[in-house]
Amino acid sequence: MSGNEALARGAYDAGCRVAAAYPGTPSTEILEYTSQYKDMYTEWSVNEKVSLEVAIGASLAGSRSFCAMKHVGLNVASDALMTQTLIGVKGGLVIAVADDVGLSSSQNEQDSRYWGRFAHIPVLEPADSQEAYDMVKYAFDLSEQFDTPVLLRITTRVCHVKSIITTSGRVEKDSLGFVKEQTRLVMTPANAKHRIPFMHQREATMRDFSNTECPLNTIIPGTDTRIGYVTSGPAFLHVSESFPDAPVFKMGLSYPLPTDKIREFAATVDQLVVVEEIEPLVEIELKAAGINVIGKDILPLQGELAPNILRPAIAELLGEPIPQIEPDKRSGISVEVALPSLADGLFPRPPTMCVACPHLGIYYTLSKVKNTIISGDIGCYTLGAGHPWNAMDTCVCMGASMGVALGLDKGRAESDDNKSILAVIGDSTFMHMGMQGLLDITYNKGNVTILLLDNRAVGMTGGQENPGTGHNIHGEETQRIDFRKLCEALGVNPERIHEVNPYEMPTLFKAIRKEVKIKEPSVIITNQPCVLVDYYKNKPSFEVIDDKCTGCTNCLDIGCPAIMVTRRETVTKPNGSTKELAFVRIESAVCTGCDLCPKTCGPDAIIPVEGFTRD
Ligand SMILES: Cc1ncc(C[n+]2csc(CCOP(=O)(O)OP(=O)(O)O)c2C)c(N)n1
Repeated sequence: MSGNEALARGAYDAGCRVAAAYPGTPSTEILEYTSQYKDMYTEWSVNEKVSLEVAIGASLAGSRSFCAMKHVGLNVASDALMTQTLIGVKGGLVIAVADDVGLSSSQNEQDSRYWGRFAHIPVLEPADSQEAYDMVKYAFDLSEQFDTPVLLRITTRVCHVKSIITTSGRVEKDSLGFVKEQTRLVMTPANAKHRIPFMHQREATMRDFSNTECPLNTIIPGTDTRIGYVTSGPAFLHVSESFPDAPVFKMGLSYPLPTDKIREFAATVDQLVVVEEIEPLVEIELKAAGINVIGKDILPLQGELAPNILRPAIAELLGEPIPQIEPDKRSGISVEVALPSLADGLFPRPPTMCVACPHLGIYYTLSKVKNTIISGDIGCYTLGAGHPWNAMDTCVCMGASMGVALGLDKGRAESDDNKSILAVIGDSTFMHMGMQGLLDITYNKGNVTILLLDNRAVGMTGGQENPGTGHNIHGEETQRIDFRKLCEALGVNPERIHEVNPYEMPTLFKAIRKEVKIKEPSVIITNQPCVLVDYYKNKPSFEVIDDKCTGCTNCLDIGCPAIMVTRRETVTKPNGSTKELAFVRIESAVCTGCDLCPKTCGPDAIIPVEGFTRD
């Protein structure tokens, strides 16, 4: 199982009854796996805050409950967390948060262990799938034993790496039932102030537990006592692989920190090195406790601490020769180099939009719209910032396109008075956090045109359902939100709301040109589905007639990965200037006949493949 599957199975086997999440790499599959267990309620929530709130409600109803999110999701959910910690739990409450160490698919890199300290709750850190399975079960017990939400910090490597694991069956945990208890469950100032001492007392008790009984904090003895390592999560595996003879203090419960136990361990080695991904949290706490440790002065503050990082750093510390990395005999790739970053020997696979993606026509159109500042957002459409469209000017976090657009409008310099402000946002992102921003735009009379890209899927994370798709996580039919009505309800003048087919680029272009000139908020909703949804219908593929292709490159501006350059040529014009030509071919096997590229082809060199059939 992958770590994500193991977590889902562990939650199920622990008797969890309610699980909620909003997708986000690397955590997405956790909920996808939980949804296969029929006797557990599972939902895609509209954002992480709501998912945590659902889990909180279920816990207060007496059921074991679980929610999962990526690291930035916990920023969104943090408002609920910071007060929930005062309330505590009824049924066990476990929050799995996945840190994208190395930024394989995120807008930033964050260390979620901070949230454990901030919210005064325990943090568990599994190193692999077996531990993910075991620890999620253990986390439910801890949660109920200490009356606390528990944070399970995982990283991309735990989430996605597969290994064989041993499971046990599900233990049924009936719901305890809701008990009215206002002084604890209604967090007014008068009630909350009495819960703060409880929270601090709970943390102190857990610190003792971490130092004494907790079976997750263990010493792995070693013969080479020149350096002892303090580590947690997958960094433990990197340390074990790099220094098999070294003694290691492995933390499964990394907060509250087992400082006393580590102090005892320190006395058994010459030097203590803390190996932690990402921030020096443990290091700072140990130093504050007067324990002599080395950490981030020799190790990076970013990315995974794989053997190719660890071994040279430690060799230097010990004054030993820096190890040479032997390439793997079969692949020719240095395994150690391959761990934290893409190896040189691998073919680069930069992210691209899919063949025939409806966003292609939108960004082709946007790349032709002049005098506009484009406030972007997070989703597949963020790729519009790149080649060949170059049609996005800002991107911060989910939903930010709305507020940022309003700020760009209100804060503009006189010299920018002639510029239009456009915001681009996907359907899921709009419902996650964008709606409030649009309300702010209408309320504060912003001069912003919004392109709402309704592709009826959370495309970026694999096409999950959302309230715009009309289906829930199990594929069952449910109500489907009407974006036009929603925008109207948020204050947009109904005459300024348009629905456009993004494959009809001239219509889209005209709608944008018209709306940006009108000085009130407007919304253009594009209405064609993501190509990855089940019901997407392919049409016959296109091909290029070689003799007719003039090498003008217009079709390449669409950015469709089915179009390939076969030959480049530089021609000199009569006035002496040069022009780069690129002759193309279409990979018919992947072309879905969306009809975007023929619309850009002056010489009509792109035509449907005659007699084309699909298997
Ligand atoms: C707070 C937060 N949660 C989750 C994510 C992961 N994520 C990135 S974009 C996205 C949604 C994209 O869906 P949509 O807006 O519909 O655009 P599409 O990808 O379909 O074009 C998600 C879930 C994130 N980056 N930040």
